[in-house]
Amino acid sequence: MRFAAIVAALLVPTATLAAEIFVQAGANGTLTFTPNSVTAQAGDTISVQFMTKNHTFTQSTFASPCTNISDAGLDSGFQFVAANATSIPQFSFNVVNASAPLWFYCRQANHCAQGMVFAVNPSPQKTFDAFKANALASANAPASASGSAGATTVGASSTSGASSTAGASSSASESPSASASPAANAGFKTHATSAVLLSGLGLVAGLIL
Ligand SMILES: *[C@@H]1O[C@H](CO)[C@@H](O)[C@H](O)[C@H]1NC(C)=O
Ligand SMILES: *[C@@H]1O[C@H](CO)[C@@H](O)[C@H](O)[C@H]1NC(C)=O
Ligand SMILES: *[C@@H]1O[C@H](CO)[C@@H](O)[C@H](O)[C@H]1NC(C)=O
Ligand SMILES: *[C@@H]1O[C@H](CO)[C@@H](O)[C@H](O)[C@H]1NC(C)=O
Ligand SMILES: *[C@@H]1O[C@H](CO)[C@@H](O)[C@H](O)[C@H]1NC(C)=O
Ligand SMILES: [Cu+2]
Repeated sequence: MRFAAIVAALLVPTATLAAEIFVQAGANGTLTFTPNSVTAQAGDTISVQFMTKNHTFTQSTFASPCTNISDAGLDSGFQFVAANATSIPQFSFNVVNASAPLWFYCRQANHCAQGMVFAVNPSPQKTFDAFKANALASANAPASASGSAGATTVGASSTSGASSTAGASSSASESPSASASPAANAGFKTHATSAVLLSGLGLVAGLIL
Protein backbone atom coordinates (compact mmCIF):
# COMPACT_ATOMS: atom_id res chain seq x y z
CA MET A 1 0.00 0.00 0.00
CA ARG A 2 2.60 2.44 1.10
CA PHE A 3 4.80 1.48 -1.84
CA ALA A 4 1.94 2.06 -4.25
CA ALA A 5 1.26 5.46 -2.80
CA ILE A 6 4.85 6.51 -3.25
CA VAL A 7 4.94 5.33 -6.83
CA ALA A 8 1.80 7.27 -7.59
CA ALA A 9 3.25 10.38 -6.06
CA LEU A 10 6.33 10.07 -8.21
CA LEU A 11 4.41 9.48 -11.38
CA VAL A 12 1.96 12.31 -11.15
CA PRO A 13 4.43 15.16 -11.67
CA THR A 14 5.96 13.53 -14.72
CA ALA A 15 2.57 12.78 -16.20
CA THR A 16 1.64 16.44 -15.93
CA LEU A 17 3.88 18.15 -18.42
CA ALA A 18 5.14 21.55 -17.44
CA ALA A 19 3.68 24.19 -19.69
CA GLU A 20 5.37 27.13 -21.36
CA ILE A 21 3.21 30.21 -21.09
CA PHE A 22 3.92 33.00 -23.56
CA VAL A 23 3.41 36.65 -22.76
CA GLN A 24 3.94 39.50 -25.21
CA ALA A 25 5.34 42.83 -24.10
CA GLY A 26 4.36 45.75 -26.30
CA ALA A 27 2.25 43.82 -28.82
CA ASN A 28 1.15 46.09 -31.67
CA GLY A 29 3.05 48.93 -30.10
CA THR A 30 0.78 49.05 -27.05
CA LEU A 31 1.99 49.60 -23.48
CA THR A 32 0.76 46.22 -22.33
CA PHE A 33 1.67 42.72 -21.36
CA THR A 34 -0.64 40.32 -23.16
CA PRO A 35 -2.14 38.49 -21.42
CA ASN A 36 -1.73 40.68 -18.36
CA SER A 37 -2.40 37.93 -15.86
CA VAL A 38 -1.78 34.19 -15.99
CA THR A 39 -2.34 31.14 -13.84
CA ALA A 40 0.70 28.89 -13.68
CA GLN A 41 1.59 25.65 -11.96
CA ALA A 42 4.88 25.04 -10.20
CA GLY A 43 7.37 24.01 -12.86
CA ASP A 44 5.73 25.98 -15.65
CA THR A 45 7.89 28.32 -17.68
CA ILE A 46 6.77 31.85 -18.44
CA SER A 47 8.37 33.35 -21.53
CA VAL A 48 8.04 37.06 -22.12
CA GLN A 49 8.52 38.09 -25.73
CA PHE A 50 9.42 41.71 -26.39
CA MET A 51 7.52 42.69 -29.51
CA THR A 52 8.14 46.42 -29.95
CA LYS A 53 9.74 49.51 -28.45
CA ASN A 54 11.96 49.31 -25.38
CA HIS A 55 10.37 47.68 -22.35
CA THR A 56 11.45 45.78 -19.27
CA PHE A 57 9.88 42.93 -17.34
CA THR A 58 10.68 43.70 -13.72
CA GLN A 59 9.44 42.19 -10.49
CA SER A 60 7.57 44.42 -8.05
CA THR A 61 5.05 43.92 -5.27
CA PHE A 62 1.29 44.06 -5.01
CA ALA A 63 1.48 47.14 -2.81
CA SER A 64 4.05 49.01 -4.91
CA PRO A 65 3.51 47.87 -8.49
CA CYS A 66 5.92 50.37 -10.04
CA THR A 67 8.90 49.83 -7.73
CA ASN A 68 11.53 47.08 -7.86
CA ILE A 69 10.83 44.38 -5.32
CA SER A 70 14.53 44.19 -4.45
CA ASP A 71 17.88 43.80 -6.06
CA ALA A 72 17.23 40.07 -6.18
CA GLY A 73 13.96 40.34 -8.04
CA LEU A 74 13.54 39.31 -11.63
CA ASP A 75 14.49 41.93 -14.19
CA SER A 76 14.91 41.52 -17.92
CA GLY A 77 16.71 44.81 -18.35
CA PHE A 78 15.69 47.13 -21.18
CA GLN A 79 14.90 45.17 -24.32
CA PHE A 80 14.98 47.42 -27.34
CA VAL A 81 13.31 46.13 -30.48
CA ALA A 82 13.99 48.02 -33.67
CA ALA A 83 11.13 48.59 -36.08
CA ASN A 84 12.93 46.46 -38.65
CA ALA A 85 13.95 43.74 -36.21
CA THR A 86 14.05 40.19 -37.55
CA SER A 87 14.26 38.60 -34.12
CA ILE A 88 13.01 39.62 -30.73
CA PRO A 89 14.33 39.07 -27.21
CA GLN A 90 12.68 36.54 -24.95
CA PHE A 91 13.01 36.46 -21.16
CA SER A 92 12.00 33.24 -19.42
CA PHE A 93 11.70 32.00 -15.88
CA ASN A 94 10.19 29.07 -14.01
CA VAL A 95 7.41 29.33 -11.50
CA VAL A 96 8.55 27.52 -8.37
CA ASN A 97 5.70 28.15 -5.96
CA ALA A 98 2.25 28.48 -7.48
CA SER A 99 0.81 29.63 -4.15
CA ALA A 100 2.91 32.77 -4.10
CA PRO A 101 1.61 35.45 -6.47
CA LEU A 102 4.29 37.21 -8.54
CA TRP A 103 3.92 40.84 -9.63
CA PHE A 104 5.70 42.61 -12.48
CA TYR A 105 5.90 45.97 -14.25
CA CYS A 106 7.73 47.74 -17.04
CA ARG A 107 10.18 50.28 -15.66
CA GLN A 108 10.48 52.31 -18.86
CA ALA A 109 9.49 55.97 -18.25
CA ASN A 110 5.88 56.06 -17.05
CA HIS A 111 4.70 52.82 -18.65
CA CYS A 112 3.78 51.30 -15.29
CA ALA A 113 1.62 54.21 -14.28
CA GLN A 114 -0.14 53.74 -17.62
CA GLY A 115 -0.97 50.20 -16.60
CA MET A 116 1.88 48.16 -18.07
CA VAL A 117 1.81 45.53 -15.34
CA PHE A 118 1.56 41.75 -15.15
CA ALA A 119 0.71 39.13 -12.55
CA VAL A 120 1.29 35.41 -12.07
CA ASN A 121 -1.28 33.66 -9.90
CA PRO A 122 -3.04 36.65 -8.36
CA SER A 123 -5.29 35.62 -5.50
CA PRO A 124 -8.88 36.45 -4.52
CA GLN A 125 -7.43 38.78 -1.87
CA LYS A 126 -4.88 40.33 -4.21
CA THR A 127 -6.48 40.54 -7.61
CA PHE A 128 -4.93 41.69 -10.85
CA ASP A 129 -7.47 44.52 -11.06
CA ALA A 130 -6.48 45.81 -7.62
CA PHE A 131 -2.80 45.54 -8.56
CA LYS A 132 -3.36 47.49 -11.77
CA ALA A 133 -5.37 50.09 -9.88
CA ASN A 134 -2.38 50.52 -7.56
CA ALA A 135 -0.19 51.02 -10.60
CA LEU A 136 -2.48 53.61 -12.17
CA ALA A 137 -2.63 55.41 -8.83
CA SER A 138 1.11 55.86 -8.91
CA ALA A 139 0.77 58.13 -11.92
CA ASN A 140 1.76 61.13 -9.83
CA ALA A 141 4.89 59.54 -8.47
CA PRO A 142 8.15 60.93 -9.80
CA ALA A 143 8.94 59.09 -13.00
CA SER A 144 12.53 57.97 -12.91
CA ALA A 145 14.19 59.20 -9.77
CA SER A 146 16.87 56.59 -9.69
CA GLY A 147 18.01 57.56 -6.24
CA SER A 148 14.79 57.46 -4.32
CA ALA A 149 12.93 54.52 -5.74
CA GLY A 150 13.27 51.05 -4.37
CA ALA A 151 12.52 52.36 -0.92
CA THR A 152 10.27 49.49 -0.04
CA THR A 153 13.02 46.96 -0.01
CA VAL A 154 15.70 46.23 2.45
CA GLY A 155 19.30 45.72 2.07
CA ALA A 156 20.09 43.88 -0.96
CA SER A 157 21.65 40.63 -0.18
CA SER A 158 23.92 39.66 -3.00
CA THR A 159 21.87 36.72 -4.12
CA SER A 160 21.16 36.84 -7.81
CA GLY A 161 17.72 36.52 -9.28
CA ALA A 162 18.53 32.94 -9.97
CA SER A 163 18.21 31.86 -6.37
CA SER A 164 15.28 29.61 -6.78
CA THR A 165 14.32 27.65 -3.77
CA ALA A 166 14.14 30.47 -1.33
CA GLY A 167 12.52 29.13 1.75
CA ALA A 168 9.59 31.32 0.87
CA SER A 169 8.33 32.32 4.24
CA SER A 170 4.89 33.55 3.47
CA SER A 171 5.32 36.74 5.42
CA ALA A 172 6.44 38.63 2.38
CA SER A 173 3.33 38.26 0.36
CA GLU A 174 0.88 38.09 3.22
CA SER A 175 1.87 41.25 5.03
CA PRO A 176 2.80 44.07 2.70
CA SER A 177 4.31 46.08 5.51
CA ALA A 178 6.89 43.48 6.33
CA SER A 179 9.93 44.35 4.33
CA ALA A 180 10.71 41.06 2.82
CA SER A 181 14.11 39.61 2.41
CA PRO A 182 14.69 39.08 -1.29
CA ALA A 183 14.75 35.35 -0.92
CA ALA A 184 11.38 35.24 0.76
CA ASN A 185 9.74 36.56 -2.36
CA ALA A 186 11.32 34.29 -4.88
CA GLY A 187 8.72 31.98 -6.31
CA PHE A 188 10.70 31.67 -9.51
CA LYS A 189 13.85 30.47 -11.19
CA THR A 190 15.52 32.42 -13.95
CA HIS A 191 16.70 31.48 -17.42
CA ALA A 192 18.95 33.40 -19.71
CA THR A 193 17.39 35.92 -22.04
CA SER A 194 17.32 34.53 -25.53
CA ALA A 195 16.41 35.66 -29.00
CA VAL A 196 13.46 34.37 -30.95
CA LEU A 197 13.19 34.60 -34.70
CA LEU A 198 10.15 36.55 -35.71
CA SER A 199 9.49 34.10 -38.49
CA GLY A 200 8.91 31.52 -35.81
CA LEU A 201 6.16 33.60 -34.33
CA GLY A 202 3.94 33.36 -37.36
CA LEU A 203 1.05 35.72 -36.86
CA VAL A 204 3.08 38.26 -35.05
CA ALA A 205 5.74 38.60 -37.70
CA GLY A 206 3.68 40.77 -39.98
CA LEU A 207 2.63 43.10 -37.22
CA ILE A 208 6.03 44.37 -36.31
CA LEU A 209 6.96 45.54 -39.77
C1 LIG B 1 -2.67 43.04 -32.14
O1 LIG B 1 -3.32 43.09 -33.40
C2 LIG B 1 -3.87 41.85 -33.83
C3 LIG B 1 -4.41 42.03 -35.22
O2 LIG B 1 -5.23 43.15 -35.28
C4 LIG B 1 -4.94 41.42 -32.82
O3 LIG B 1 -5.45 40.16 -33.19
C5 LIG B 1 -4.33 41.32 -31.45
O4 LIG B 1 -5.33 41.02 -30.50
C6 LIG B 1 -3.67 42.63 -31.07
N1 LIG B 1 -3.01 42.48 -29.80
C7 LIG B 1 -2.99 43.45 -28.90
C8 LIG B 1 -2.30 43.15 -27.63
O5 LIG B 1 -3.51 44.54 -29.07
C1 LIG C 1 15.96 51.90 -23.77
O1 LIG C 1 15.47 52.66 -22.69
C2 LIG C 1 16.47 52.96 -21.72
C3 LIG C 1 15.81 53.69 -20.56
O2 LIG C 1 15.04 54.75 -21.01
C4 LIG C 1 17.58 53.79 -22.35
O3 LIG C 1 18.58 54.05 -21.39
C5 LIG C 1 18.16 53.03 -23.52
O4 LIG C 1 19.12 53.84 -24.17
C6 LIG C 1 17.06 52.64 -24.49
N1 LIG C 1 17.64 51.81 -25.53
C7 LIG C 1 17.62 52.16 -26.81
C8 LIG C 1 18.37 51.26 -27.75
O5 LIG C 1 17.05 53.16 -27.21
C1 LIG D 1 17.30 48.67 -39.32
O1 LIG D 1 17.24 50.08 -39.43
C2 LIG D 1 18.41 50.71 -38.93
C3 LIG D 1 18.17 52.21 -38.91
O2 LIG D 1 17.28 52.62 -39.87
C4 LIG D 1 19.59 50.32 -39.82
O3 LIG D 1 20.76 50.95 -39.35
C5 LIG D 1 19.76 48.82 -39.75
O4 LIG D 1 20.79 48.42 -40.62
C6 LIG D 1 18.48 48.13 -40.13
N1 LIG D 1 18.62 46.71 -39.87
C7 LIG D 1 18.16 45.78 -40.70
C8 LIG D 1 18.35 44.37 -40.27
O5 LIG D 1 17.59 46.07 -41.73
C1 LIG E 1 15.57 48.05 -10.62
O1 LIG E 1 16.32 46.88 -10.83
C2 LIG E 1 17.18 46.94 -11.97
C3 LIG E 1 17.82 45.58 -12.12
O2 LIG E 1 18.46 45.19 -10.95
C4 LIG E 1 18.20 48.05 -11.79
O3 LIG E 1 19.02 48.11 -12.92
C5 LIG E 1 17.46 49.36 -11.60
O4 LIG E 1 18.39 50.39 -11.39
C6 LIG E 1 16.51 49.26 -10.45
N1 LIG E 1 15.74 50.47 -10.40
C7 LIG E 1 15.55 51.13 -9.26
C8 LIG E 1 14.76 52.38 -9.35
O5 LIG E 1 15.98 50.71 -8.19
C1 LIG F 1 4.59 28.94 -1.30
O1 LIG F 1 4.08 30.23 -1.08
C2 LIG F 1 3.10 30.28 -0.05
C3 LIG F 1 2.53 31.68 -0.05
O2 LIG F 1 3.55 32.66 0.01
C4 LIG F 1 3.78 29.90 1.26
O3 LIG F 1 2.82 29.92 2.29
C5 LIG F 1 4.37 28.51 1.14
O4 LIG F 1 5.11 28.22 2.30
C6 LIG F 1 5.31 28.43 -0.05
N1 LIG F 1 5.71 27.06 -0.25
C7 LIG F 1 6.99 26.73 -0.38
C8 LIG F 1 7.26 25.28 -0.61
O5 LIG F 1 7.90 27.55 -0.35
CU1 LIG G 1 7.26 49.53 -21.18
